[in-house]
Amino acid sequence: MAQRAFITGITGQDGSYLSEFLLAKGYEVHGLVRRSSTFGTERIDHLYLDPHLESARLFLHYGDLTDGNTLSRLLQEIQPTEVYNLGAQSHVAVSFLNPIYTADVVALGTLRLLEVVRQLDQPVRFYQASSSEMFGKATEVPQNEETPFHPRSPYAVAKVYAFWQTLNHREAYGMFNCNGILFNHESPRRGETFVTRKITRAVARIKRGLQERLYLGNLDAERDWGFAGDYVRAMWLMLQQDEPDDFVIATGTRRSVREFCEAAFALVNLDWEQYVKIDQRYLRPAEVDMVEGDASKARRVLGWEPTVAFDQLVEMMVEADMELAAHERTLVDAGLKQVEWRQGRHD
Ligand code: NAP
Ligand code: F7E
Repeated sequence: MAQRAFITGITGQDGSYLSEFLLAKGYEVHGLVRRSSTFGTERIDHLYLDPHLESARLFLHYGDLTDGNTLSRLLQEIQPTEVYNLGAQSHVAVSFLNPIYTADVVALGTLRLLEVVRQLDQPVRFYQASSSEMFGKATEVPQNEETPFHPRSPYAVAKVYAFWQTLNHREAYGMFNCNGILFNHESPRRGETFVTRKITRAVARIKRGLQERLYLGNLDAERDWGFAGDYVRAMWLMLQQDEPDDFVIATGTRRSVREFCEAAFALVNLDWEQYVKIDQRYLRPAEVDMVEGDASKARRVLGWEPTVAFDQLVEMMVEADMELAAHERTLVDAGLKQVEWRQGRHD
């Protein structure tokens, strides 16, 4: 039978890499998109608008994780063989500002989707985008599948709920459900308000004379940063196993936000300390000081390995943003765009 995937969050960073990956494997791919006043499909336009290649097997459907009726109608129509639940209000800082909406999308949205999948006629394999944020104030380093959760934000609390619903539906109804507990993963397609992309965008814009400073919050926070393209492969691998299970996906190395700045500015021969300033606005009410993952179970069972190291990741992101900034510079020089000295709406 032809493999047919349904992806929530298809317009996001991971959704775009996963779509590419599944289309290359011959899947028919269906994605949930939210209606908005602008298109919002930039990350998948190269797939959707390609007249020859992938577009014939890529289908987009309007819907929302807060709308269970539409999810039910869509899944009844599509009859997917695999469901990847990547949709989320995924910004931790924003979750402190919009906690109930975050819970509705991330926690209840997952439950809505699980209930729809449970009622489909044919068996479906289900992937839940769980997060290292669930470890939060972690009791051990590195964290693995046995490490207790101690979430530190409304986002992380909602992800813990979704994790347990996914697992409970597996145990209660025999569903093929997997939690991928993914540590931070980045790319040139990373949203511009996450710290890595905020830094690489700023590095490139400063180098091209489009920005003066970079305002950040906690420079001491440490993260285990990998490449998104590697991490979507792990999602798929989980659903190809004989038995459903939960897996930590991480590189096993951690760096601070300060170290990320140092590495990114150094690539364009700038001293980060001259440009980075602290703005209290970016400090969070509760912080995850440090996470580092132990992905040995994924290595052993899935045969999964990360292929992009920290330095390569930073370089890949800075290079892509240097190109973007060159284009922006051309528009500014032609009088078609104004300079946003403070990264304006992107900070
Ligand atoms: P992202 O770039 O922020 O993408 C989030 C996606 O969710 C977007 O397609 C967004 O649509 C969609 N979405 C938001 N609200 C929705 C709603 N109410 N109904 C349906 N869809 C909605 O996130 P990502 O980095 O690709 O991450 C993918 C998933 O993995 C998320 O669940 C995230 O929480 C989780 N995760 C991410 C990381 C990481 O480091 N990237 C690590 C662990 C777990 P719009 O384009 O319309 O906004
Ligand atoms: O912050 C610090 C901030 O927003 C990383 C999401 O994909 O990964 C992501 O969540 C660290 C934090 O990612 C700024 O305080 C300093 O300690 O890039 P971030 P996150 O919070 O780790 C997890 C695994 C997910 O699941 C989430 O969906 O950087 N930081 N200054 C800053 N962070 C931001 N955003 N902006 C700053 O100016």
